[in-house]
Order: sequence, then C-alpha cells, then structure tokens
Amino acid sequence: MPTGKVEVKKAICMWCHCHCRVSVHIKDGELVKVDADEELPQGHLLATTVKACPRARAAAEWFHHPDRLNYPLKRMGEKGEGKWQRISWDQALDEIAQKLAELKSTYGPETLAFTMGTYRTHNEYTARFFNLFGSPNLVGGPANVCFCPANVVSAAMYGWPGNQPWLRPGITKCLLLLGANPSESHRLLWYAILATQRAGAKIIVIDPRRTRLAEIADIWLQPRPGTDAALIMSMINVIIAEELYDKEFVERWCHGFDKLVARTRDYTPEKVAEITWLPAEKIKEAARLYATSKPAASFDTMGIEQLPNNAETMQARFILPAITGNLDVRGGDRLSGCNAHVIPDADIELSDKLPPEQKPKMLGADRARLFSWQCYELVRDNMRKVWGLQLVQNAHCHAWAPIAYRAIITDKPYPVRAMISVGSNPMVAHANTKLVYKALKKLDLYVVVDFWMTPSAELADYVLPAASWLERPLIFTLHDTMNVLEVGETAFPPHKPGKYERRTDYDFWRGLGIRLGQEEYWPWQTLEEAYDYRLSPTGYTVREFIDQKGGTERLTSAERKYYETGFGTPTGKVELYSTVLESLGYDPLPRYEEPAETPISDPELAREYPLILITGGRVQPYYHSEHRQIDSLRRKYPHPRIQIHPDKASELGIADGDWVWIETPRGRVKQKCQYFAGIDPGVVHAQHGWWFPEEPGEEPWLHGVWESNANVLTDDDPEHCNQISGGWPLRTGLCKVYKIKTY
Ligand SMILES: Nc1nc2c(c(=O)[nH]1)N[C@H]1C(S)=C(S)[C@@H](COP(=O)(O)OP(=O)(O)OC[C@H]3O[C@@H](n4cnc5c(=O)[nH]c(N)nc54)[C@H](O)[C@@H]3O)O[C@H]1N2
Ligand SMILES: Nc1nc2c(c(=O)[nH]1)N[C@H]1C(S)=C(S)[C@@H](COP(=O)(O)OP(=O)(O)OC[C@H]3O[C@@H](n4cnc5c(=O)[nH]c(N)nc54)[C@H](O)[C@@H]3O)O[C@H]1N2
Ligand code: SF4
Ligand SMILES: [Mo]
Repeated sequence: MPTGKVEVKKAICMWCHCHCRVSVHIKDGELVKVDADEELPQGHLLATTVKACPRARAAAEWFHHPDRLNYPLKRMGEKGEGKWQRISWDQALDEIAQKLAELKSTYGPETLAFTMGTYRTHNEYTARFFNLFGSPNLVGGPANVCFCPANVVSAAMYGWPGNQPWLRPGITKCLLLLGANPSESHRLLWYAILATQRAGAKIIVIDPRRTRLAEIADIWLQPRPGTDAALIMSMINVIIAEELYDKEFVERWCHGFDKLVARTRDYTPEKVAEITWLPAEKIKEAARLYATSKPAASFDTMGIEQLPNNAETMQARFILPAITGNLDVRGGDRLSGCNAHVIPDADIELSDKLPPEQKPKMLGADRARLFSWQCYELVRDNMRKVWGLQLVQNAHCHAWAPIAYRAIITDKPYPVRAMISVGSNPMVAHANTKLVYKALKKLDLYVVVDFWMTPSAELADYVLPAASWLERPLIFTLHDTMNVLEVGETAFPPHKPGKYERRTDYDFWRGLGIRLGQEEYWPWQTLEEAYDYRLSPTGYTVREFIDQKGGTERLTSAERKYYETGFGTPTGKVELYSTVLESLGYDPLPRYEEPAETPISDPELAREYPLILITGGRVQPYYHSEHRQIDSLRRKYPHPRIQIHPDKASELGIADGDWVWIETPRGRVKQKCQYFAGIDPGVVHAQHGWWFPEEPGEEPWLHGVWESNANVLTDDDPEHCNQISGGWPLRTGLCKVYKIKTY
C-alpha cells in the first residue's frame, strides 16, 4: 500500500572517483532522487559540495532502467550469438565452480585470470579469492595506465604513495597540474582548485589541450603529447641551475642528488624546447614560479599516466616536490598515512596465501616489473617499517594485460583458459580491441558480472547481475592510501521477488569460494557482515558508524613525519636515485625516451598517419563506457566526438559536425568532428568509451563496439609499452583522419 512517505538513506556514490556522500530519497520503495549530502564534508579531498552532478541527477532513470541485468544468464548458442537462458544463482555458481575446478586440475590455477576495472567495487575480496585459488593473474587492465604507476613509483621513491596535493586555500601558493582535466573528471577537485586559486594560489597546467583548467591557469604549457618527461627534467635543470632548490631538505633527506644533477645537465630548456614544441622561456618561467611559490602542491593524472614513457615521467615528476621542499608540508604535497582504525584491504586479500611458486608465474611480470611480486614485496616491506601498513596488492601487483591476452591466444607461456570480469568492460576499456576480442572468444570459460549487457558480456558464457552502490553497503579507504574512512549504507535490497535477483560482488566471490574449498575463509555471510568485521577495531558496526559518526572519519595528517622515522625507502631518504628501480634492473634516474610511434621515431609511418592521436579526455556526463543508455545523459553527447583544429580540419575538407574516419595501423572508427582551436593542428583528440547499447548485441554488432570505440585504434604491442610499468600509449600514437563520404 503506497504511503507517500519519503525515506532517506546515507550512501556513497560510486559513479566516479569523487565518491560523494549522498542522500538517497526513497518513496514507496522506489528511488526518487539522489542529492548531495549538504550536512557532511564531501569526498576525500576537501569539504565542499557537489552541485548538480549530471549522473547523480539521472539516478532514478539509471536505477529503474529496463536494460539492467536482473537474473543470471547462461549462454545457449555459440559465443556472441546472443542466445541466453535465465538460470538461478545456485546453478550459475555450481557450474562455474565445477568448470574452474576442472580447468585448474588440467592446467594449474594460473589458468584463471581476472580483468579489473577502475576502483568501483571491493576488489580486496577478488584478490582474496584469487590468492586462495592459487592464481597470480589479476590482470590490472587499466592499472598500468591509471594512477598505479604513480602510486608505485612514488611509494618506491618516498616510501608512501604520493600524488596527494594537500590543497589548502590561503596556504597553498602554487598548484602544478600535469595532464589533468578535473572540470570533467573530478568535480570535487575542480571546486577545490577554484577555491585555492581564489585564495591567491598560482596555477600551472601542462596539457596539449586548452581545457577549462588551462583557461584559468597562470601558466599553460602546451607540449607535444608524450614529451612531459623531457619537460619536467628541464624544469629540474632550471631549478638546479638557478639554485632554487631546498638545499637543507636535499642535503639531509634526499638520496642521489649529485647523480640527478649530472643526469639533468643535458635537459636544457633550449634543447627541450625542440622536443616539446614549447618556448624555452616558458619552461623557465614555469620552473621558477613552481620553485619559488611555497608551499606548492602538485598532481598528475592521465595526461602523463597514459604515456608509453609513464614510469620515467613519474620518476621526474616526483623529484620536483622533493627538491623544492614541498613534500609532506601542509598546502604542498601530502604523505597522509591511512586510517588505521579499520582492518585494511591488504589484510583481507590474504596475499601470503598465494603459494610462492605461483608468484613468478604472473603474466608479464618478468618484463614490466613495477607491478611484479618482487617490486610489490620490496616496496611493501620498506613502507611497513615506517607506516606499519601493507601496500594493497590488488592495485599494485598485477599481471600485464597485453601479455595476458597474447597468452590466451597462443597458450604461451602457458594456457590461460578462464577469465572473470567484474566491474570491467575490456572490449571497450582495454587497448587494441581486436586482440581483446580474439582472446575473449578463445576462452573455455568467460564470466562477466555487471549491471548491463556490455560488448564484453555478449562474449561471455555466464553473465551475472551485480548489485550497484545503491544496493550494497560500502567502506571506502582509497585502497588504504589515505587517512580517510567513508562508510555508506544500503539504500535498496538487491533482491526483489518477481522483479530482480541481483547480488553483491562479494556474494559472487564468496559463492564461488565456498564451492571451491575456501569455506573457512568466508565466514561473513553478507557484505555487511564482512564490513562489520572490518570496522570492528572502531567499536562500531556499519549501521552504528553511520548513525553515530555520520559515516565519515578523516584523520588529521601529521606533517614531516620523517623527522622521527625517516622515509620508508631502502635508504630512509627520498630516493631521487631509486634503489628500488635499480634492484629491479632499471635505470634508477629519470630520462626522456621518445615513444615508439611519433613523427620523430617513425617518420615513415607518419607519412601515412601524419596526426598525433590523444584518446580519452574525459567528458561529463559519461564515465568510461558507462551511462550511454541513460537518455537524459545521452542527449548531451548523442555521438562520439573528435576534436580537430579548424585549420587542420579545413585543410582536410572536413566541416564542423562532419562524421570522419579515424584510422591507425590497428583499425579505423568513426566519430563526429568538433572544431577546437585549443589543440595544436598536428594533434587530434578522440573520445573513448563508446559503444551503443541500443544496437543489436549479437555478432557482428556487439552493440556497435567496432564503430566508434577509440581502443580499436590504440596500440598494445608490448615492445611499444613502457618496459617498467607496462603502460600502453593511449595518448600518443599516429593516425589519419578523413571525411566519411556516405554517412
Ligand atoms: N583509449 C582509452 N582507453 C582507456 C582510457 C583512456 O583514457 N583512453 N582510460 C583508461 C582508464 S584510466 C581506466 S580506469 C579504464 C576504465 O576501465 P573500466 O573500469 O573497465 O571501465 P568501463 O568500460 O566503464 O567498465 C566498467 C564496467 O563495470 C561495470 N560496473 C560498474 N560498477 C560496478 C560494480 O560495482 N560491480 C560490477 N560487477 N560491475 C560494475 C560497468 O557497468 C561497466 O560495464 O579505461 C581505460 N581505457
Ligand atoms: N566524467 C568522467 N570523469 C572521470 C572518468 C570518466 O570516464 N568520465 N574517468 C575517471 C578515471 S578512471 C580517471 S583515471 C580520471 C582521469 O582524469 P583526468 O586525467 O583528469 O582526465 P582526462 O581527461 O582523462 O585527461 C587529462 C588530460 O590529459 C591531457 N593529455 C593528453 N595527452 C597528454 C600528454 O601527452 N601530456 C599531458 N601533460 N597531458 C596530456 C588531455 O588533453 C586531458 O585534458 O577521470 C575519472 N573521472
Ligand atoms: S557521479 Fe556525481 S555524485 Fe556521484 S561521486 Fe561522482 S560527482 Fe559525486
Ligand atoms: Mo582511470
């Protein structure tokens, strides 16, 4: 009987990395709206409020969408034929577990791989399942190109993951943003930047595109894509040459300064100007402003994480705050520690349960060793000495996707016959879609857990319906890399008899685990029970933590903890010269290497493909491949867009709004041309994440995954990827663009 009464639940939105605290309004069991929670500090950056977030405003449409997956499905016809049978959860889990047991006994546990998406769900339980199963093959799909290189490189150099701007309006005097687009990608950060600027901070932006952030910058550097390492090395060169560095900090707390001085000598602004297309004077100006405005904060994101030279770029980037004395000071960059009041993700993962002989089998870890067990254990153990905490495994130790897909296809170095994707859509998110497709088709068992029938799900043997953040509780600690603890409550039950049978990802792993002999390790029947256990050191349950503490606990960071403890590195200092990278067999100092596919490294290819291609600059309202089925959001961007400088476009006979082919040596897709004067005429920028839920799901369509998906274009050749981090070139690479004649 409808009562018309509105109930309000306090949840945490997982539709983007802001992780806002929100109020979910429920009337007669139906979602009415999701509002920003005005009473509480928002997110993990600064106390501010999300206003009018388009995704949150479309929450009711999302929640009640008729395309949501509601029941487990089993493939009936051939793979990709689009024929499905509804089955029960028990049948699905029984059959998947039985198949996994068979494959394990034939090929060994390493035959099972997992693809991970960006931080949306509780992957610590994924790692728990995998460690107990005995497979090291958590494939860090986006991890090699999404914040994890920054985390591990900085953890190696600082003894704690850095890249945490400690923005304090009125205190922060300068903010350096490297390849970041927060007005589209992170609204909380965007508001925090605006507030910091209003309070007097200067802003330096490095981005080949004039973004909204670049528009408000005091200095905007517009480099040739992929050349940031040279640029930063040159800034270091200027800071050293002009003696703008913090001599006391360098002397007392940095390891390898002399070697750094020798290395940066070659990177004069004049020389680097040629590499980067930037005027030498502007490089000097940026270096001076950053080094003399104290405290200065810094933040890097995908503009440099997604480069084929990302690890070296990170090395250089993390030297800047150290030598200028901006590390671990309020208003500068933070080493925050984590919230020690909660049982950490790392304890849940049970990484010590993975048999030692399985660790070296992790696919690709002998090559891209930044995410190998060897590196993970070295960094973790050093970090633990100072911080008392383990580094989370699932984000920092994983198999390398390009090698994993090749292993599936070739059976080398060993057969990989099963794969599970939870919260990940590799057909759209991973580089080189044609190769991903070939691999997914070859698997003996492919299981997808998602909200929607995605192009990846269409190729699965089983597709299982996931509970969203609205249908499960949540504990958020940013992988234990920050001293924040956010707890959210379940707004809706995931089961509604006669309507749907969704389950949490935790239920999925537990369900498989207990069928595969892991019963003793899954004592908590539900995710809420599992979280009550995680919160037990606080003395509260999930429910009590929300009722009595408001759901948020943010501890104050101590400044300059190193005075007492030193840094959590092998030398106890900030390692400008990284002994960790050295012990992995890499160059301990940063350097610039020209990416493999540029007009300079491959002029012959550039004759056919003359333009530099950037992919994936974020746009509101989409989140990667999500939300294309939500009409109110889709109306804002009905079609994928490629930004081209008007001069270049007219030279190519392309009008604003024309459909064009974008072609690379990997393939071609079509997007609509958007004239954009804020990009160099030699560079174009294509959106990523595109598929068309409204198109047929069966092959050959797969919901239009071949039409406009930027990853049909991108390169994942292991030789062209970063040899330290495995990062693949999403933001360099060559293409040609031409008008579609009949469309
Ligand atoms: N060309 C190009 N490619 C890129 C990028 C780029 O800039 N350019 N960016 C890269 C980056 S940084 C990242 S992080 C990756 C992102 O890669 P992914 O995280 O794989 O992104 P999505 O394609 O959105 O796939 C996520 C899937 O998980 C589902 N999902 C969401 N939440 C949950 C949940 O709680 N449980 C379950 N079971 N499913 C859920 C969604 O419906 C969606 O289908 O993409 C990478 N790919
Ligand atoms: N709306 C929305 N928000 C998102 C996401 C989303 O899909 N949609 N994804 C989330 C995820 S997982 C991530 S990782 C973040 C990413 O967040 P951001 O990194 O802030 O955003 P992007 O737009 O991906 O990339 C930042 C900028 O990199 C620039 N760039 C390209 N090539 C280069 C280069 O060679 N050098 C430099 N310096 N810059 C370059 C691009 O022009 C772009 O403006 O966004 C998160 N937020
Ligand atoms: S989608 Fe909107 S409400 Fe949700 S976390 Fe992101 S900014 Fe916050
Ligand atoms: Mo990401």
